[in-house]
Amino acid sequence: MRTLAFPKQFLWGAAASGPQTEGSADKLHESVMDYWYRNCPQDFYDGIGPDTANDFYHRCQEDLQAMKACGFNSFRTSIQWTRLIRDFETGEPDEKAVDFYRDMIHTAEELGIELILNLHHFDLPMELLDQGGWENPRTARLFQIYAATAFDLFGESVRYWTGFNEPMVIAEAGYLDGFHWPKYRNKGRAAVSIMKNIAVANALAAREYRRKKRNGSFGIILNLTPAIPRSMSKEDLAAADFVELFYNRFFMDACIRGIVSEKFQSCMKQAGIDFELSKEEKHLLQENTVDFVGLNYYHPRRVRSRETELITEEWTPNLWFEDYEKPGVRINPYRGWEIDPHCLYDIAMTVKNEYGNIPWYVSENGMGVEGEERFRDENGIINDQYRMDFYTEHLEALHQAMEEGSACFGFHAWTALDCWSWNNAYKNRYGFISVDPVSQKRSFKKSAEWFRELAESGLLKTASGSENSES
Ligand code: BGP
Repeated sequence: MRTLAFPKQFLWGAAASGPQTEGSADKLHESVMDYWYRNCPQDFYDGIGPDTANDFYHRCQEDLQAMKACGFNSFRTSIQWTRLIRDFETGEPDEKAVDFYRDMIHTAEELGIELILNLHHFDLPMELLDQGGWENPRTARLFQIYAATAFDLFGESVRYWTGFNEPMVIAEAGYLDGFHWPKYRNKGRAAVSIMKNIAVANALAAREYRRKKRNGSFGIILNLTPAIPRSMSKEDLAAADFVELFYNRFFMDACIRGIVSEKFQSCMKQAGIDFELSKEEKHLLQENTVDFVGLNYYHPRRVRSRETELITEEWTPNLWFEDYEKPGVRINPYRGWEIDPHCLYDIAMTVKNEYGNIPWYVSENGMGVEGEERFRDENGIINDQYRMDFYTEHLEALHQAMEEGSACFGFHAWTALDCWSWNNAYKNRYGFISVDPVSQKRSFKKSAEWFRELAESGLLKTASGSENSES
């Protein structure tokens, strides 16, 4: 057994998002997720939609106290654009929403929980999707107006802000692979324009934040899914290189370095996609890079060169690679995601070696498991040893990279309380605290106590458990 020490000021906690926790009580506008559920409830596991989520809207104080009991010194969630803003054109806020968020911020402050507030977590207002959504550059201007309202209202009390969570997923899930609304497939051109407009929107929000001279930091949350080639063949290496460039590096480059790489531009040229940044856009990205970055890591992506035919009307990144399942690797069977803690080390070293060692933190990492009720012990507590093992292994890899100088300042689990996971609804549970989606009853899992000890001591014990160990 080894004991690894993390820095004294390290942020320990978890992430969540407005749409996955708050529910839609008192919300003025529909988001794409609300609209999707209203129109296609059959797409959602067990038919459960976002209307109640885990009722954080009514249980915010109790839930933040529960997080404190898990040892959290920090917590990320998102403001819902569709809740805070009454008028998207003027940025006029809704008073009920202001009261709710003020109360949340105040409670967190009283409990000594540092809030990281995010502005967009897959939840575009439906009215804006009707006008082209992120394909329309005007959405970025409206986002800036929304961000300005949020900074005016809460910028004094909250020190960490981020524009977007996983912007790549908006393009990928909605326009390339069809698993989130508007469920398009293979719309490469739309995806690329969305990526560009979101990078611009984040820079506009960063500029707004600095103009208001708020006393904190502005960043972004990106999902990194390292691409592993099937083999060392030239073709497989090229496929992995492209996946890395398109899915991981575009936002890293745009938000941390303030550029779109030559390599990305030449790929777009080859794809026949007109990708031009105007002089103003180039300047905007360069002048408004982020102060810090949050990186979500769950699993790697195994890829190979395209071998099966893909028939599409237009260019799509999937024409240049395909996913590959390597036999025999460790998989979380419920979510179908490979488990590879070492990739977190690689990510941490990439930030250090290729992105100027910008301050960063692990903003999501976790393991979703189905049917956790079967792990309740004689005391009625869910014994989620697999979760503790999963986190332990990832933290070990992270610690190694920090020893080698990677400037990581925190670790956030996904998530604190079981919550609504988009179309997977309540299928896979990720929390330290279980939530019954019908009664909304909460109860601490075994990992809650484990995390409290870890967060309070900053010491990670690396002996891995075996019973209930599924990872
Ligand atoms: C991340 C999202 C989260 C969360 C998590 C778990 O990509 O930022 O919102 O949902 O994944 O994944 P899932 O809910 O799809 O199982």
